[in-house]
Amino acid sequence: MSNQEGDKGVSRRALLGTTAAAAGVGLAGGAGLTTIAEAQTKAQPKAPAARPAVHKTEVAPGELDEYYVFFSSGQSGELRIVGMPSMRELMRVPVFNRCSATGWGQTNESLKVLTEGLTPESREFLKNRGGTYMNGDLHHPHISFTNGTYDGRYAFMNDKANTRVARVRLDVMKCDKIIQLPNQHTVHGLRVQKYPRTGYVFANGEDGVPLPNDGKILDKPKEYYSIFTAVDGDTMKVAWQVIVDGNLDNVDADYQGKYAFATCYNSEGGVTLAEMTANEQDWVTIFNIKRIEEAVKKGDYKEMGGVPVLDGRHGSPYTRYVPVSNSPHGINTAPDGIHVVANGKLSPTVTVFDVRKFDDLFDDKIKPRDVVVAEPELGLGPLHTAYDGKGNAYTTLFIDSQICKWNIDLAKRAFKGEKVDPILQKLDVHYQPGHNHTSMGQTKEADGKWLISLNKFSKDRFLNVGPLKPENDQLIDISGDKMALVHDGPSFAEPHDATIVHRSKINPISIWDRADPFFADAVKQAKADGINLEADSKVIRDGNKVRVYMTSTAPAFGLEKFTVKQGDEVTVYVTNIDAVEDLTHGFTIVNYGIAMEVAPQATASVTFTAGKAGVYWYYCQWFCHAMHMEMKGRMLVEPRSV
Ligand code: CUK
Ligand code: CUA
Repeated sequence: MSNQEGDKGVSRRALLGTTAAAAGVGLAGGAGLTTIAEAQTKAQPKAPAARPAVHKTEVAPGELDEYYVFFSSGQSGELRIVGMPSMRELMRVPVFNRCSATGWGQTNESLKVLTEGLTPESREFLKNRGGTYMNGDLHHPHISFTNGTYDGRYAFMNDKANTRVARVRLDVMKCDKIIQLPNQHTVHGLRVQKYPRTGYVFANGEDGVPLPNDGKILDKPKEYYSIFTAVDGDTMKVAWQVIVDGNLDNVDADYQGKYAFATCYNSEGGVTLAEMTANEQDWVTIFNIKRIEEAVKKGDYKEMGGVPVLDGRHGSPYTRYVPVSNSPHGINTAPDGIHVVANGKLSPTVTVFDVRKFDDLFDDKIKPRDVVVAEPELGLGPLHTAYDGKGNAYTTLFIDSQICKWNIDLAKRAFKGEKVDPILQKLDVHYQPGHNHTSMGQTKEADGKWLISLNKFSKDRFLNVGPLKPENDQLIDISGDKMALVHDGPSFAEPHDATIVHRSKINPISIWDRADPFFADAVKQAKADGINLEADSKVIRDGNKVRVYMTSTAPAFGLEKFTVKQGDEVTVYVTNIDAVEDLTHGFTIVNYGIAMEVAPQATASVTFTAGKAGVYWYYCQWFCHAMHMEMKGRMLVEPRSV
């Protein structure tokens, strides 16, 4: 029976494949591939089965991966940690989203992170909506650098949806700071200073709006401005902002600590698709960090929204605009510390810059296009480029559904007129790749072992899960002369970007330090209440405010019950006094919508109004012990009238 079904499944699928291909041909023959949408839905050649890899991709039970991959999750709003080469998902770190498992967005500790960095306008706007945003669009996670490579302190990331920048501490893998940028509208591109250290976190404002955006100017696009922001990664405060011409898409920085550079796909300042793509050329905007810092020091800026804002439009000493073909997207600095590639998107070319020429450009000794040293034509829809540290580059071709491997030196020679082909290989990926990433490839320590292609479409690559499909993050072995596809990895919405970090760079702890600032407020409040969090389980009444302190140690809470009055504002502080690796407790109140995680030696707290009278069980929601089911107690809420 099951065999028969299997056979039927195969033939049905083969038939569907033929039909789809025929339909594709019909479309092409009848109307021509006139739009990108049509081009990208054209029939794709079925991939050959995965070839045996040079490297062992299998990570046997009990073995550890060699690399951490920090994946963004797009509109899911979280950071994901994946092990490579197994591509097993190891952890999800809630950042801009609300998380049912950890209580992110509900605990006092997380709400502090989510609310304290909002602009005053947003604070006002959100005050009747829980005080913070519950969605985010996390595109670009980047690890802090010292001297051109990862230092394991922090990951920084953007929220395109609500113009925020977040920081995740890599010692505990928790988000500890989120700020919303004033003046700016969306943060899209985000990357960090590589040298001497991070330092700055560069955040691109993709959309232009009036300054200030208070409703006095509305439908006058000529008076909209895009903003480039440098955030101080240590203090998580805006260091300075620069107003630019056009808009800002992706950003990267050099290995010398002198320049940051961003692609602009809307030099037109358009507000419609037709307007944004009207010009044959857009540009790359280069920011001179030293000049900007000097101007800020001299007070040569306007203060807006509480931060220094400089004018970096054409003619300014702070910026240079280098024309490139229509609508560039990704921009990527090579590990050689010299070359930067801007990816053409609507142009089949990528443009290669030499950062050593930027000094002369800013001194007006050369013209903007003189910094271009190569411009190879690679294929349709180049979006992002990664590097192997051996002089080769790997560019995603969105429309062609391919990774193009090419050589930077050959591309430079071809640019000078030599008859050489810089393209070394094209590999089909499945399908429509956006970002791609090489192991350690965004540092000076690029090791040329692995490449991940983050494909936007998976179509037929996995069991069908309905109209909404996963993406496909494909692992490619690049250690040999030829790229070899070795693994397909489905992922939920929507990793745009990833950073591959050797495990030697990341050293998280397993048990919280009781002095950790993450729950310092709870410790302070307990002290004021005369409570020893690690020993006392007690209820403190303070008018209609009730503070419930309890320990948790497997398999019991410090309180088997507590009583409050209907209408009380209740704060529950749970301290996990188990100092055992992986022994996490939880705290959930039934029918009260309260749930949180309490990891070993942590204190977590949550505040709510006891709006409903009655008996409400609370329980541990993290399986911790054979008696985990019995790890519970009762909240007794006396009715208001009693
Ligand atoms: S962007 Cu998504 S594929 Cu937001 Cu880095 Cu290029
Ligand atoms: Cu504690 Cu389950």
